[in-house]
Amino acid sequence: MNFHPPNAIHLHLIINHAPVFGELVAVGLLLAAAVLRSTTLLRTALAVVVLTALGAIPVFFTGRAAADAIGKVEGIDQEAISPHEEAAERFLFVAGAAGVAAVVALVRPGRATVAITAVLTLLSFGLAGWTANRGGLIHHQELRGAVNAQSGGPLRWTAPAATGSAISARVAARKNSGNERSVMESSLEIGFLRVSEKAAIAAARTMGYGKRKYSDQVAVESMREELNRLKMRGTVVIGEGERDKAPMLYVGEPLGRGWTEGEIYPEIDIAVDPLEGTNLCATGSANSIAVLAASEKGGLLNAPDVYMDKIVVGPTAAEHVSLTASVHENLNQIAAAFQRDVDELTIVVLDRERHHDLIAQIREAGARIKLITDGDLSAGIAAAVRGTGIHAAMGIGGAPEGVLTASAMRCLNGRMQGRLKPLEKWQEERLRSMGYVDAEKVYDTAELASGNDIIFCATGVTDGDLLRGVRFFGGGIRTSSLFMSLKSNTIRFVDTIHREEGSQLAVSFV
Ligand code: VTB
Repeated sequence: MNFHPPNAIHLHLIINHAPVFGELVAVGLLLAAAVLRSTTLLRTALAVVVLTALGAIPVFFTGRAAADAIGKVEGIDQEAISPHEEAAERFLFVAGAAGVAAVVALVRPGRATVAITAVLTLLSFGLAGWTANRGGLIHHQELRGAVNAQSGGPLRWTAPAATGSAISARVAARKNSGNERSVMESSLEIGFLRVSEKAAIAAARTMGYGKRKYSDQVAVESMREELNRLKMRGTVVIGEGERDKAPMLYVGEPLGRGWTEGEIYPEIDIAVDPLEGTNLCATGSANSIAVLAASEKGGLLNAPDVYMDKIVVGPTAAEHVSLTASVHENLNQIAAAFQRDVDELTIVVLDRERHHDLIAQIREAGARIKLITDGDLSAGIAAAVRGTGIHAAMGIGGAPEGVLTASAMRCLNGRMQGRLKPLEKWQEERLRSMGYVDAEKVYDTAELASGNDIIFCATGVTDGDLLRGVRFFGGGIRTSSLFMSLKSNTIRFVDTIHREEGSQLAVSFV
Protein backbone atom coordinates (compact mmCIF):
# COMPACT_ATOMS: atom_id res chain seq x y z
CA MET A 1 0.00 0.00 0.00
CA ASN A 2 1.31 3.44 -0.90
CA PHE A 3 1.18 6.35 1.46
CA HIS A 4 1.43 9.83 0.06
CA PRO A 5 1.71 12.90 2.30
CA PRO A 6 -1.28 15.20 1.95
CA ASN A 7 -0.82 18.19 -0.30
CA ALA A 8 -2.85 21.39 -0.66
CA ILE A 9 -5.51 19.71 -2.76
CA HIS A 10 -5.86 16.81 -0.34
CA LEU A 11 -6.23 19.24 2.56
CA HIS A 12 -8.71 21.38 0.73
CA LEU A 13 -10.83 18.37 -0.12
CA ILE A 14 -10.72 17.23 3.48
CA ILE A 15 -11.74 20.51 5.13
CA ASN A 16 -13.85 22.16 2.47
CA HIS A 17 -17.13 20.88 3.93
CA ALA A 18 -16.50 22.46 7.32
CA PRO A 19 -17.82 25.96 6.52
CA VAL A 20 -21.03 24.63 4.96
CA PHE A 21 -21.56 22.42 7.98
CA GLY A 22 -20.67 25.24 10.40
CA GLU A 23 -23.15 27.65 8.79
CA LEU A 24 -25.85 24.99 8.83
CA VAL A 25 -25.34 24.35 12.55
CA ALA A 26 -25.28 28.10 13.26
CA VAL A 27 -28.54 28.70 11.40
CA GLY A 28 -30.17 25.74 13.23
CA LEU A 29 -29.01 26.98 16.62
CA LEU A 30 -30.13 30.55 15.90
CA LEU A 31 -33.57 29.28 14.95
CA ALA A 32 -33.78 27.04 18.00
CA ALA A 33 -32.68 29.94 20.24
CA ALA A 34 -35.39 32.16 18.76
CA VAL A 35 -38.12 29.55 19.13
CA LEU A 36 -37.11 28.43 22.64
CA ARG A 37 -36.06 31.94 23.73
CA SER A 38 -32.87 30.39 25.14
CA THR A 39 -29.89 32.64 25.89
CA THR A 40 -27.60 29.60 26.20
CA LEU A 41 -28.54 28.43 22.73
CA LEU A 42 -28.09 31.95 21.38
CA ARG A 43 -24.58 32.24 22.86
CA THR A 44 -23.71 28.80 21.49
CA ALA A 45 -25.01 29.86 18.04
CA LEU A 46 -22.93 33.05 18.12
CA ALA A 47 -19.84 31.04 19.12
CA VAL A 48 -20.43 28.68 16.18
CA VAL A 49 -20.71 31.69 13.82
CA VAL A 50 -17.33 32.95 15.07
CA LEU A 51 -15.70 29.50 14.80
CA THR A 52 -17.07 29.00 11.29
CA ALA A 53 -15.64 32.35 10.17
CA LEU A 54 -12.26 31.35 11.63
CA GLY A 55 -12.52 27.92 10.04
CA ALA A 56 -13.03 29.50 6.63
CA ILE A 57 -9.49 30.92 6.78
CA PRO A 58 -7.56 27.62 6.30
CA VAL A 59 -10.08 26.62 3.66
CA PHE A 60 -9.26 29.92 1.95
CA PHE A 61 -5.53 29.21 1.90
CA THR A 62 -5.70 25.54 0.90
CA GLY A 63 -8.25 26.48 -1.75
CA ARG A 64 -5.91 29.01 -3.24
CA ALA A 65 -3.01 26.54 -3.27
CA ALA A 66 -5.29 23.86 -4.75
CA ALA A 67 -6.37 26.24 -7.51
CA ASP A 68 -2.74 26.94 -8.33
CA ALA A 69 -1.89 23.23 -8.40
CA ILE A 70 -4.87 22.43 -10.58
CA GLY A 71 -3.93 25.31 -12.86
CA LYS A 72 -0.68 23.49 -13.63
CA VAL A 73 -2.57 20.49 -14.91
CA GLU A 74 -3.15 21.20 -18.54
CA GLY A 75 -6.41 20.18 -20.02
CA ILE A 76 -8.39 21.08 -16.93
CA ASP A 77 -11.48 23.18 -17.40
CA GLN A 78 -10.21 26.47 -16.02
CA GLU A 79 -13.63 27.98 -16.68
CA ALA A 80 -15.02 25.89 -13.82
CA ILE A 81 -12.44 27.09 -11.29
CA SER A 82 -13.00 30.82 -11.55
CA PRO A 83 -16.73 30.83 -10.64
CA HIS A 84 -15.88 28.67 -7.62
CA GLU A 85 -13.19 31.11 -6.56
CA GLU A 86 -15.41 34.13 -7.02
CA ALA A 87 -18.22 32.54 -4.99
CA ALA A 88 -15.74 31.55 -2.27
CA GLU A 89 -14.44 35.08 -2.09
CA ARG A 90 -17.92 36.49 -1.49
CA PHE A 91 -18.62 33.81 1.12
CA LEU A 92 -15.43 34.57 3.01
CA PHE A 93 -16.26 38.26 3.14
CA VAL A 94 -19.82 37.75 4.43
CA ALA A 95 -18.86 34.92 6.82
CA GLY A 96 -16.12 37.18 8.23
CA ALA A 97 -18.63 39.99 8.71
CA ALA A 98 -21.01 37.57 10.45
CA GLY A 99 -18.14 36.47 12.71
CA VAL A 100 -17.35 40.05 13.70
CA ALA A 101 -21.05 40.77 14.31
CA ALA A 102 -21.27 37.63 16.45
CA VAL A 103 -18.32 38.73 18.58
CA VAL A 104 -19.99 42.11 19.10
CA ALA A 105 -23.27 40.35 19.97
CA LEU A 106 -21.46 38.15 22.51
CA VAL A 107 -19.73 41.10 24.13
CA ARG A 108 -22.74 43.47 24.01
CA PRO A 109 -25.89 41.38 23.63
CA GLY A 110 -28.76 43.33 22.12
CA ARG A 111 -31.56 42.95 19.58
CA ALA A 112 -29.77 44.87 16.83
CA THR A 113 -26.42 43.02 17.03
CA VAL A 114 -28.15 39.62 17.19
CA ALA A 115 -30.42 40.53 14.26
CA ILE A 116 -27.48 41.70 12.13
CA THR A 117 -25.56 38.49 12.99
CA ALA A 118 -28.59 36.36 12.09
CA VAL A 119 -29.06 38.04 8.71
CA LEU A 120 -25.34 37.78 7.87
CA THR A 121 -25.28 34.13 8.98
CA LEU A 122 -28.24 33.26 6.76
CA LEU A 123 -26.52 35.00 3.86
CA SER A 124 -23.28 33.13 4.62
CA PHE A 125 -25.14 29.84 4.64
CA GLY A 126 -26.56 30.57 1.18
CA LEU A 127 -23.17 31.64 -0.16
CA ALA A 128 -21.45 28.56 1.32
CA GLY A 129 -23.95 26.33 -0.47
CA TRP A 130 -23.48 28.21 -3.74
CA THR A 131 -19.70 27.98 -3.43
CA ALA A 132 -19.91 24.23 -2.82
CA ASN A 133 -22.16 23.87 -5.81
CA ARG A 134 -19.68 25.75 -8.06
CA GLY A 135 -16.82 23.68 -6.63
CA GLY A 136 -18.66 20.48 -7.49
CA LEU A 137 -18.60 21.51 -11.15
CA ILE A 138 -14.83 21.26 -11.22
CA HIS A 139 -14.41 17.93 -12.88
CA HIS A 140 -13.50 15.33 -10.29
CA GLN A 141 -11.31 13.28 -12.59
CA GLU A 142 -9.18 16.29 -13.32
CA LEU A 143 -8.95 17.13 -9.66
CA ARG A 144 -7.81 13.59 -9.00
CA GLY A 145 -5.19 13.91 -11.71
CA ALA A 146 -3.90 17.14 -10.24
CA VAL A 147 -3.46 15.45 -6.89
CA ASN A 148 -1.55 12.62 -8.54
CA ALA A 149 0.63 15.07 -10.39
CA GLN A 150 1.43 16.84 -7.16
CA SER A 151 2.04 13.95 -4.83
CA GLY A 152 2.68 11.05 -7.16
CA GLY A 153 -0.15 8.97 -5.77
CA PRO A 154 -3.76 8.23 -6.44
CA LEU A 155 -6.55 9.88 -4.48
CA ARG A 156 -9.59 7.74 -4.05
CA TRP A 157 -11.85 10.22 -2.34
CA THR A 158 -13.33 12.70 -4.76
CA ALA A 159 -15.65 14.92 -2.76
CA PRO A 160 -16.58 18.17 -4.47
CA ALA A 161 -14.58 21.20 -3.50
CA ALA A 162 -16.62 23.65 -1.50
CA THR A 163 -15.21 26.86 -0.20
CA GLY A 164 -11.86 28.16 -1.27
CA SER A 165 -10.76 31.48 -2.44
CA ALA A 166 -8.56 33.72 -4.48
CA ILE A 167 -8.53 37.42 -5.02
CA SER A 168 -10.28 38.85 -8.02
CA ALA A 169 -7.03 39.80 -9.69
CA ARG A 170 -5.90 36.18 -9.87
CA VAL A 171 -9.25 35.15 -11.27
CA ALA A 172 -9.05 37.89 -13.87
CA ALA A 173 -5.46 37.00 -14.75
CA ARG A 174 -6.37 33.36 -15.30
CA LYS A 175 -9.35 34.36 -17.40
CA ASN A 176 -7.27 36.64 -19.56
CA SER A 177 -4.18 34.57 -20.20
CA GLY A 178 -4.14 31.04 -18.85
CA ASN A 179 -7.23 29.68 -20.52
CA GLU A 180 -6.25 30.17 -24.10
CA ARG A 181 -2.80 28.71 -23.54
CA SER A 182 -4.04 25.63 -21.73
CA VAL A 183 -6.62 24.90 -24.42
CA MET A 184 -3.87 25.07 -27.03
CA GLU A 185 -1.60 22.84 -25.01
CA SER A 186 -4.27 20.29 -24.27
CA SER A 187 -4.75 19.58 -27.93
CA LEU A 188 -3.46 16.06 -28.32
CA GLU A 189 -4.27 16.01 -32.00
CA ILE A 190 -1.85 18.75 -32.89
CA GLY A 191 0.73 16.99 -30.74
CA PHE A 192 0.65 14.01 -33.09
CA LEU A 193 1.42 16.27 -36.01
CA ARG A 194 4.54 17.45 -34.22
CA VAL A 195 5.56 13.81 -33.69
CA SER A 196 5.56 12.92 -37.38
CA GLU A 197 7.13 16.26 -38.32
CA LYS A 198 10.02 15.77 -35.93
CA ALA A 199 10.60 12.17 -37.03
CA ALA A 200 10.59 13.23 -40.67
CA ILE A 201 13.09 16.01 -40.00
CA ALA A 202 15.41 13.64 -38.12
CA ALA A 203 15.30 11.08 -40.92
CA ALA A 204 15.63 13.69 -43.66
CA ARG A 205 18.90 14.89 -42.18
CA THR A 206 20.33 11.47 -43.08
CA MET A 207 18.92 11.37 -46.63
CA GLY A 208 21.28 9.79 -49.10
CA TYR A 209 23.72 8.56 -46.46
CA GLY A 210 23.13 5.05 -47.73
CA LYS A 211 22.49 3.85 -44.18
CA ARG A 212 18.89 2.78 -43.99
CA LYS A 213 19.14 1.35 -40.47
CA TYR A 214 20.65 4.58 -39.19
CA SER A 215 17.96 6.66 -40.90
CA ASP A 216 15.32 4.47 -39.28
CA GLN A 217 17.00 4.67 -35.89
CA VAL A 218 17.05 8.48 -35.76
CA ALA A 219 13.41 8.61 -36.83
CA VAL A 220 12.48 6.08 -34.13
CA GLU A 221 14.35 7.97 -31.43
CA SER A 222 12.79 11.26 -32.38
CA MET A 223 9.30 9.82 -32.62
CA ARG A 224 9.59 8.16 -29.25
CA GLU A 225 10.87 11.30 -27.58
CA GLU A 226 8.02 13.39 -28.97
CA LEU A 227 5.36 10.79 -28.20
CA ASN A 228 6.55 10.72 -24.61
CA ARG A 229 5.84 14.44 -24.32
CA LEU A 230 2.15 14.01 -25.12
CA LYS A 231 -0.63 14.13 -22.56
CA MET A 232 -1.85 10.59 -23.00
CA ARG A 233 -1.47 7.07 -21.70
CA GLY A 234 -0.39 5.62 -24.99
CA THR A 235 0.48 2.03 -25.85
CA VAL A 236 2.25 0.94 -29.00
CA VAL A 237 0.17 -1.63 -30.91
CA ILE A 238 2.08 -1.42 -34.18
CA GLY A 239 5.72 -0.58 -33.73
CA GLU A 240 9.25 -1.62 -34.41
CA GLY A 241 8.68 -5.22 -33.35
CA GLU A 242 8.44 -7.32 -30.25
CA ARG A 243 9.99 -6.12 -27.02
CA ASP A 244 12.99 -8.46 -27.18
CA LYS A 245 13.80 -7.33 -30.72
CA ALA A 246 13.18 -3.60 -30.53
CA PRO A 247 14.64 -1.39 -27.83
CA MET A 248 12.30 1.45 -28.75
CA LEU A 249 8.69 1.69 -29.86
CA TYR A 250 8.23 -2.02 -29.28
CA VAL A 251 4.74 -3.44 -29.27
CA GLY A 252 3.29 -2.87 -25.81
CA GLU A 253 5.60 0.03 -24.93
CA PRO A 254 3.88 2.64 -22.78
CA LEU A 255 4.24 6.17 -24.10
CA GLY A 256 3.19 9.60 -22.92
CA ARG A 257 2.98 11.60 -19.74
CA GLY A 258 -0.16 9.90 -18.49
CA TRP A 259 1.80 6.94 -17.12
CA THR A 260 3.49 9.17 -14.57
CA GLU A 261 1.10 12.08 -14.20
CA GLY A 262 -2.17 10.36 -13.46
CA GLU A 263 -5.37 9.12 -14.94
CA ILE A 264 -6.62 12.36 -16.40
CA TYR A 265 -4.99 11.67 -19.72
CA PRO A 266 -6.75 9.43 -22.24
CA GLU A 267 -5.77 5.85 -23.02
CA ILE A 268 -4.63 5.67 -26.60
CA ASP A 269 -3.38 2.94 -28.92
CA ILE A 270 -0.61 3.95 -31.24
CA ALA A 271 0.62 2.55 -34.54
CA VAL A 272 3.88 3.91 -35.87
CA ASP A 273 6.13 3.63 -38.84
CA PRO A 274 8.74 6.26 -38.05
CA LEU A 275 10.35 5.86 -41.45
CA GLU A 276 8.29 4.15 -44.12
CA GLY A 277 10.66 3.49 -46.98
CA THR A 278 14.01 3.34 -45.20
CA ASN A 279 15.77 2.52 -48.50
CA LEU A 280 14.06 5.46 -50.17
CA CYS A 281 15.46 7.80 -47.56
CA ALA A 282 18.89 6.18 -47.63
CA THR A 283 19.07 6.65 -51.39
CA GLY A 284 17.26 10.00 -51.58
CA SER A 285 14.44 8.46 -53.62
CA ALA A 286 10.83 9.63 -53.67
CA ASN A 287 8.02 8.82 -51.26
CA SER A 288 9.58 8.07 -47.90
CA ILE A 289 7.38 9.32 -45.06
CA ALA A 290 7.15 9.35 -41.26
CA VAL A 291 3.79 7.95 -40.16
CA LEU A 292 1.68 7.41 -37.12
CA ALA A 293 -1.90 6.56 -36.36
CA ALA A 294 -3.66 6.72 -33.02
CA SER A 295 -7.04 5.69 -31.75
CA GLU A 296 -9.01 5.05 -28.59
CA LYS A 297 -8.07 1.79 -26.88
CA GLY A 298 -8.68 -1.25 -29.08
CA GLY A 299 -9.23 0.77 -32.24
CA LEU A 300 -6.29 -0.60 -34.23
CA LEU A 301 -5.61 -4.27 -34.99
CA ASN A 302 -2.45 -5.54 -33.35
CA ALA A 303 -1.36 -7.13 -36.62
CA PRO A 304 1.45 -9.69 -36.54
CA ASP A 305 4.68 -8.76 -38.23
CA VAL A 306 4.12 -10.88 -41.32
CA TYR A 307 3.16 -10.03 -44.89
CA MET A 308 -0.25 -9.03 -46.13
CA ASP A 309 -1.85 -9.22 -49.54
CA LYS A 310 -3.54 -5.86 -50.08
CA ILE A 311 -5.81 -3.89 -52.30
CA VAL A 312 -6.21 -0.18 -51.62
CA VAL A 313 -8.50 2.27 -53.37
CA GLY A 314 -10.01 5.67 -52.68
CA PRO A 315 -13.67 6.59 -52.16
CA THR A 316 -14.51 6.53 -55.89
CA ALA A 317 -13.90 2.80 -56.16
CA ALA A 318 -14.36 1.86 -52.50
CA GLU A 319 -17.50 -0.18 -53.07
CA HIS A 320 -16.24 -1.86 -56.23
CA VAL A 321 -13.24 -3.96 -55.19
CA SER A 322 -12.71 -7.26 -53.41
CA LEU A 323 -9.61 -9.23 -52.61
CA THR A 324 -11.51 -12.40 -53.46
CA ALA A 325 -12.25 -11.19 -57.00
CA SER A 326 -9.75 -11.65 -59.83
CA VAL A 327 -7.28 -8.90 -60.78
CA HIS A 328 -9.16 -8.52 -64.04
CA GLU A 329 -12.51 -8.07 -62.34
CA ASN A 330 -11.15 -5.54 -59.86
CA LEU A 331 -9.56 -3.46 -62.59
CA ASN A 332 -12.75 -3.46 -64.65
CA GLN A 333 -14.72 -2.38 -61.59
CA ILE A 334 -12.26 0.38 -60.71
CA ALA A 335 -12.30 1.66 -64.30
CA ALA A 336 -16.10 1.71 -64.32
CA ALA A 337 -16.16 3.60 -61.02
CA PHE A 338 -13.79 6.20 -62.46
CA GLN A 339 -15.82 6.25 -65.68
CA ARG A 340 -12.82 5.50 -67.83
CA ASP A 341 -11.15 2.65 -69.64
CA VAL A 342 -8.88 0.19 -67.88
CA ASP A 343 -5.89 1.47 -69.85
CA GLU A 344 -6.45 4.86 -68.22
CA LEU A 345 -5.80 3.49 -64.76
CA THR A 346 -2.46 3.53 -62.94
CA ILE A 347 -1.85 0.81 -60.38
CA VAL A 348 1.06 0.88 -57.94
CA VAL A 349 2.83 -2.39 -57.22
CA LEU A 350 5.96 -3.14 -55.21
CA ASP A 351 8.69 -4.30 -57.56
CA ARG A 352 9.22 -7.77 -56.13
CA GLU A 353 9.69 -11.23 -57.52
CA ARG A 354 6.58 -12.38 -55.65
CA HIS A 355 4.52 -10.00 -57.79
CA HIS A 356 5.47 -11.63 -61.09
CA ASP A 357 1.98 -13.01 -61.66
CA LEU A 358 0.17 -9.93 -60.36
CA ILE A 359 2.12 -7.64 -62.68
CA ALA A 360 1.45 -9.97 -65.62
CA GLN A 361 -2.28 -9.95 -64.90
CA ILE A 362 -2.45 -6.17 -64.61
CA ARG A 363 -0.58 -5.81 -67.89
CA GLU A 364 -2.87 -8.31 -69.51
CA ALA A 365 -5.91 -6.35 -68.37
CA GLY A 366 -4.37 -3.28 -69.95
CA ALA A 367 -3.85 -0.99 -66.94
CA ARG A 368 -0.72 1.07 -66.51
CA ILE A 369 1.64 0.13 -63.69
CA LYS A 370 3.88 2.19 -61.50
CA LEU A 371 6.47 -0.15 -60.02
CA ILE A 372 7.97 1.08 -56.78
CA THR A 373 11.03 -0.20 -54.99
CA ASP A 374 9.55 0.45 -51.53
CA GLY A 375 6.77 2.18 -49.68
CA ASP A 376 3.36 0.66 -50.39
CA LEU A 377 1.87 2.66 -47.49
CA SER A 378 2.40 6.03 -49.12
CA ALA A 379 1.26 4.49 -52.41
CA GLY A 380 -1.98 3.39 -50.72
CA ILE A 381 -2.61 6.88 -49.37
CA ALA A 382 -1.90 8.41 -52.77
CA ALA A 383 -4.42 6.01 -54.33
CA ALA A 384 -7.12 7.38 -52.03
CA VAL A 385 -6.56 11.01 -52.98
CA ARG A 386 -7.80 12.30 -56.33
CA GLY A 387 -5.27 14.11 -58.43
CA THR A 388 -2.25 11.98 -57.63
CA GLY A 389 -2.67 9.97 -60.81
CA ILE A 390 -2.79 6.71 -58.85
CA HIS A 391 -5.98 4.68 -58.77
CA ALA A 392 -5.09 1.65 -56.68
CA ALA A 393 -2.25 -0.05 -54.84
CA MET A 394 -2.09 -3.83 -55.08
CA GLY A 395 0.18 -6.60 -53.88
CA ILE A 396 1.96 -8.04 -50.90
CA GLY A 397 3.66 -5.80 -48.34
CA GLY A 398 3.93 -5.61 -44.58
CA ALA A 399 0.86 -6.38 -42.45
CA PRO A 400 1.60 -3.72 -39.81
CA GLU A 401 1.74 -1.08 -42.56
CA GLY A 402 -1.61 -2.47 -43.69
CA VAL A 403 -3.16 -1.32 -40.41
CA LEU A 404 -1.68 2.14 -40.89
CA THR A 405 -3.01 2.24 -44.45
CA ALA A 406 -6.45 1.20 -43.20
CA SER A 407 -6.37 4.01 -40.61
CA ALA A 408 -5.74 6.48 -43.40
CA MET A 409 -8.56 4.91 -45.44
CA ARG A 410 -10.99 5.38 -42.55
CA CYS A 411 -10.19 9.09 -42.56
CA LEU A 412 -10.30 9.41 -46.36
CA ASN A 413 -13.38 7.20 -46.98
CA GLY A 414 -11.16 4.85 -48.93
CA ARG A 415 -11.06 1.07 -48.77
CA MET A 416 -8.36 -1.39 -47.90
CA GLN A 417 -8.69 -5.13 -47.83
CA GLY A 418 -5.93 -7.41 -46.60
CA ARG A 419 -5.20 -11.08 -46.18
CA LEU A 420 -2.37 -12.19 -43.90
CA LYS A 421 0.39 -13.85 -45.91
CA PRO A 422 3.12 -15.79 -44.17
CA LEU A 423 5.89 -15.99 -46.76
CA GLU A 424 8.33 -17.82 -44.53
CA LYS A 425 8.10 -20.81 -42.23
CA TRP A 426 8.59 -18.79 -39.05
CA GLN A 427 5.77 -16.49 -40.08
CA GLU A 428 3.40 -19.43 -40.42
CA GLU A 429 4.35 -20.56 -36.94
CA ARG A 430 3.99 -17.07 -35.59
CA LEU A 431 0.50 -16.71 -37.00
CA ARG A 432 -0.51 -20.08 -35.58
CA SER A 433 0.88 -19.21 -32.15
CA MET A 434 -1.05 -15.94 -32.19
CA GLY A 435 -4.28 -17.72 -33.03
CA TYR A 436 -4.58 -16.64 -36.67
CA VAL A 437 -5.81 -19.93 -38.09
CA ASP A 438 -7.99 -18.85 -40.99
CA ALA A 439 -5.47 -18.30 -43.80
CA GLU A 440 -8.15 -17.08 -46.19
CA LYS A 441 -9.71 -14.47 -43.96
CA VAL A 442 -10.02 -11.10 -45.65
CA TYR A 443 -9.77 -8.14 -43.30
CA ASP A 444 -11.70 -5.09 -44.35
CA THR A 445 -10.87 -1.47 -43.52
CA ALA A 446 -12.95 -1.30 -40.37
CA GLU A 447 -11.54 -4.58 -39.04
CA LEU A 448 -7.99 -3.37 -39.42
CA ALA A 449 -8.77 0.05 -37.98
CA SER A 450 -12.03 -0.18 -36.06
CA GLY A 451 -11.70 2.95 -33.89
CA ASN A 452 -14.18 5.81 -33.86
CA ASP A 453 -11.54 8.31 -32.94
CA ILE A 454 -8.69 7.77 -35.35
CA ILE A 455 -5.91 10.23 -35.98
CA PHE A 456 -3.61 9.68 -38.92
CA CYS A 457 -0.55 11.70 -39.55
CA ALA A 458 2.17 11.46 -42.20
CA THR A 459 5.01 13.84 -42.96
CA GLY A 460 7.06 13.65 -46.14
CA VAL A 461 10.74 12.81 -45.67
CA THR A 462 11.64 12.85 -49.36
CA ASP A 463 9.49 14.43 -52.09
CA GLY A 464 6.57 12.23 -53.07
CA ASP A 465 3.30 11.91 -54.96
CA LEU A 466 1.32 13.51 -52.15
CA LEU A 467 3.73 15.23 -49.81
CA ARG A 468 6.85 17.26 -50.27
CA GLY A 469 9.98 16.17 -48.47
CA VAL A 470 11.68 18.06 -45.67
CA ARG A 471 13.41 21.22 -46.90
CA PHE A 472 16.27 22.77 -44.97
CA PHE A 473 17.28 26.36 -45.40
CA GLY A 474 19.30 28.79 -43.33
CA GLY A 475 17.35 29.60 -40.21
CA GLY A 476 14.53 27.13 -40.67
CA ILE A 477 13.02 23.90 -41.91
CA ARG A 478 9.83 23.33 -43.87
CA THR A 479 7.71 20.20 -43.67
CA SER A 480 4.67 18.98 -45.53
CA SER A 481 2.18 16.71 -43.77
CA LEU A 482 -1.16 15.02 -44.10
CA PHE A 483 -2.98 15.26 -40.80
CA MET A 484 -6.41 13.67 -40.47
CA SER A 485 -8.94 13.17 -37.72
CA LEU A 486 -11.84 10.79 -38.19
CA LYS A 487 -13.82 12.18 -35.29
CA SER A 488 -13.60 15.80 -36.33
CA ASN A 489 -13.84 14.71 -39.97
CA THR A 490 -10.95 16.88 -40.99
CA ILE A 491 -8.24 16.29 -43.54
CA ARG A 492 -5.48 18.81 -43.36
CA PHE A 493 -2.53 19.31 -45.63
CA VAL A 494 -0.18 21.07 -43.29
CA ASP A 495 2.77 23.09 -44.49
CA THR A 496 4.88 24.00 -41.46
CA ILE A 497 7.82 26.30 -41.18
CA HIS A 498 9.97 25.45 -38.17
CA ARG A 499 11.92 28.62 -37.59
CA GLU A 500 15.12 28.39 -35.59
CA GLU A 501 15.21 30.42 -32.42
CA GLY A 502 16.17 34.01 -33.09
CA SER A 503 15.95 33.47 -36.83
CA GLN A 504 14.93 36.52 -38.83
CA LEU A 505 14.01 34.28 -41.73
CA ALA A 506 11.47 35.71 -44.18
CA VAL A 507 8.67 33.26 -44.92
CA SER A 508 8.29 32.27 -48.53
CA PHE A 509 4.87 31.54 -50.01
CA VAL A 510 6.14 28.55 -51.97
C1 VTB B 1 8.81 -3.29 -47.99
C2 VTB B 1 8.49 -1.81 -47.90
C3 VTB B 1 7.02 -1.60 -47.85
O1 VTB B 1 6.69 -3.72 -46.93
O2 VTB B 1 8.54 -3.75 -49.23
C4 VTB B 1 8.02 -4.12 -46.99
O3 VTB B 1 9.01 -1.10 -48.96
C5 VTB B 1 8.09 -5.61 -47.18
O4 VTB B 1 8.52 -6.09 -48.38
O5 VTB B 1 6.68 -0.25 -47.83
P1 VTB B 1 9.95 -6.78 -48.62
O6 VTB B 1 10.28 -7.62 -47.43
O7 VTB B 1 9.83 -7.57 -49.85
O8 VTB B 1 10.92 -5.64 -48.77
C6 VTB B 1 6.51 -2.35 -46.66
O9 VTB B 1 7.24 -2.01 -45.55
C7 VTB B 1 5.15 -1.95 -46.20
O10 VTB B 1 4.14 -2.71 -46.48
